[in-house]
Amino acid sequence: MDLWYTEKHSENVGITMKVTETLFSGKSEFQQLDIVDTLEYGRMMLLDGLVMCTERDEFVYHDMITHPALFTHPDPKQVLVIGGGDGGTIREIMKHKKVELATLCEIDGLVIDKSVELLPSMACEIDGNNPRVKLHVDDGLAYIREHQNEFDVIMVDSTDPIGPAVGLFEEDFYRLVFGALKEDGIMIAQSESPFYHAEIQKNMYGNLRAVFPIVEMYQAFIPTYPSGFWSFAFASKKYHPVKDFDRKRAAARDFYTKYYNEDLHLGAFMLPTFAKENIAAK
Ligand code: AAT
Repeated sequence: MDLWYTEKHSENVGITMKVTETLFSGKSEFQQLDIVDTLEYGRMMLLDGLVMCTERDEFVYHDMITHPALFTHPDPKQVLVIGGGDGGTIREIMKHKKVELATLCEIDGLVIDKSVELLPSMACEIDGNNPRVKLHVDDGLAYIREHQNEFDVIMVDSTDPIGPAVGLFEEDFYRLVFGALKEDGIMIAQSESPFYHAEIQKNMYGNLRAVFPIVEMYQAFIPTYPSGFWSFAFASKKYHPVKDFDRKRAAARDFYTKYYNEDLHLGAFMLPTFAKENIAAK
């Protein structure tokens, strides 16, 4: 018998994939977690029935949430990730030898444990063996309140603005992030699909602009996320992701990136008109 997984992206549209095996299914204090194997996308993690990552296309998301900021900031040493319990973001950060310490603050310990067990290609740096990685199981909001003026880069690798992540899209949170960054710090946050989430983007970018002097949106192609057209927010105190980008340093990177490169760094900030309109300053 064929087993198919379907995620509805709107009332009338969805994505569907053939599933070969359910590897884990359980409920934490915060959400329903399922890890399944699929025929074409490899292992896939779902939270509350929504795709968080698949082995086949996670490289796009994890390259793009990390490298644009880490190649814009001239000297990123202390990095914080909020969410991201699958470990993909930390894995990419670890490729930057300048980074002395990356801290992961994930609200749901079950996501970390099951990723280490079942998604080793993503969770390879969060298994407790890397001294440059520190793990905290805590709400990102609570954590950041206690850690002001500490980080060069903060990456908000969070779920959509429902459930535990609602607060991570609000102005109060961005003020705390601003305070948790050093004077030239950069914050990156996944910022939903320009195609489907215009209203979320409008609010989110409005909130970011109320706090940060530099706010830009950039895009990436992620086949398993709604519409495949995804975005990230680049919010910064000092460095501009295009004007201050050191192309030579990015081109001279000493590690492989399957999606990111120095041309794409610049191209990703060029947006179609409808996406610009979503975040137009009032
Ligand atoms: N790396 C891509 C995977 C994710 S999962 C996002 C993680 O954020 C989840 O593990 C969730 O438990 C965690 N999270 C949610 N709220 C909080 C919070 N308040 N503090 C800390 N961690 C939190 C991102 C998927 C993007 C989905 C796009 N459709």
